[in-house]
Amino acid sequence: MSRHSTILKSPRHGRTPAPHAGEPSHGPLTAEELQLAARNHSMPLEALQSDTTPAGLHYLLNHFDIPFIDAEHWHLRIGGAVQRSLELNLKALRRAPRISIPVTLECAGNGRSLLRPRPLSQPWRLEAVGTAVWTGVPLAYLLAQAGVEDDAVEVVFTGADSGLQGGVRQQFARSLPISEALRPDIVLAYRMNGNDLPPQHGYPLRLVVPGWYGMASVKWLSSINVLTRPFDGFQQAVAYRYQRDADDAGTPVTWIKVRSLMVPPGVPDFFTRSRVLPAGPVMLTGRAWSGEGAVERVDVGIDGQWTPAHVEHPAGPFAWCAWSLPWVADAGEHELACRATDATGSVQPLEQAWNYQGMGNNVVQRIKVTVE
Ligand SMILES: Nc1nc2c(c(=O)[nH]1)N[C@H]1C(S)=C(S)[C@@H](COP(=O)(O)O)O[C@H]1N2
Ligand SMILES: [Mo]
Repeated sequence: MSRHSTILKSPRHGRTPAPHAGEPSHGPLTAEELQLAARNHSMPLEALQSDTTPAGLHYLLNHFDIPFIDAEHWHLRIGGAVQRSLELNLKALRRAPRISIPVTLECAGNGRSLLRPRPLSQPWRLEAVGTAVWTGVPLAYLLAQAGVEDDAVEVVFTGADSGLQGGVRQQFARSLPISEALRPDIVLAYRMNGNDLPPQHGYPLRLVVPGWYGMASVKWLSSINVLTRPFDGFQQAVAYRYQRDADDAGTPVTWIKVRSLMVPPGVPDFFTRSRVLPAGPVMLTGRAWSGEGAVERVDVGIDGQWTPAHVEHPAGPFAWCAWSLPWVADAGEHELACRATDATGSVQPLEQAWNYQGMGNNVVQRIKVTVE
């Protein structure tokens, strides 16, 4: 089963400024990367234990500053190619029909810092992921209230945050093709795990696009505009593209690729985070997800020998699923790995495929353990 409902065209454009900060590097981590890594954070891998990630442990990625919005004076504008423009405050949104949906969000740049050379941007390792239950108004319901015109092709979502990227002054904005925007499971969320959104996750309202990499889920939503031509904003036409090099127009980043992660067994060394565990039986556990099709299998590698794990049903079609495999650890050094396959037949690569912006690196995770 494939969840693709559209083939996305890539708008052509000329030579583009580096979307983040210049040419990829073989050098050590820069002060700018450290600064980004300290502002944004990933999910500690031990949080893979639970179906739902507590808000404070969910990964975080903000391009600019967090806007602190006074919800009393905030409203959402819906306009463009619609029959009736709408302005809705939080009270009106809370009175509208609501849905709750568990969604695994992952940043498209997850795995970037492992690439050689390393694209300079948020230097994620493997943990830029989290699963929350998002509650709010179905986007399709509000678009129906507004009445989308027949010649609409895309819907653009604009956040209240702004800044500079690639030398371009901008508000954070992303679009969806109209066919995607009309999906019944896209939510304008005012609750995360049953509480008001925290400021850093988009208070008072954000978009959540199940199955797409995180950049599609625009936070601090201020307006929704229906367009009769494709959106060419920076985060659409320049950033978030799979490019060979700076001169390649590339293809857009869309759906989350299949990935699995393991809870590192045993205990870590504080500084190196290398793992130590006693000999004997240990249950290896983790989670797997894909935006493109349901996870069909997870294989666990122990010193290069692959064994299928037990895979559980996820809490919803776009939530990660738990997997487990018992292991009897014998004394010595071992390398553990996990590798998921989804219903489209996509499988995580053993060797990473490099691209200029460091997008969609779903290479298998490898964990070195010392068994005592
Ligand atoms: N307005 C706005 N929305 C945004 C962003 C942003 O910087 N500004 N970052 C995007 C990116 S790149 C990701 S991966 C997700 C992260 O969502 P989270 O911080 O709630 O995990 O939000 C997306 N929505
Ligand atoms: Mo992201």
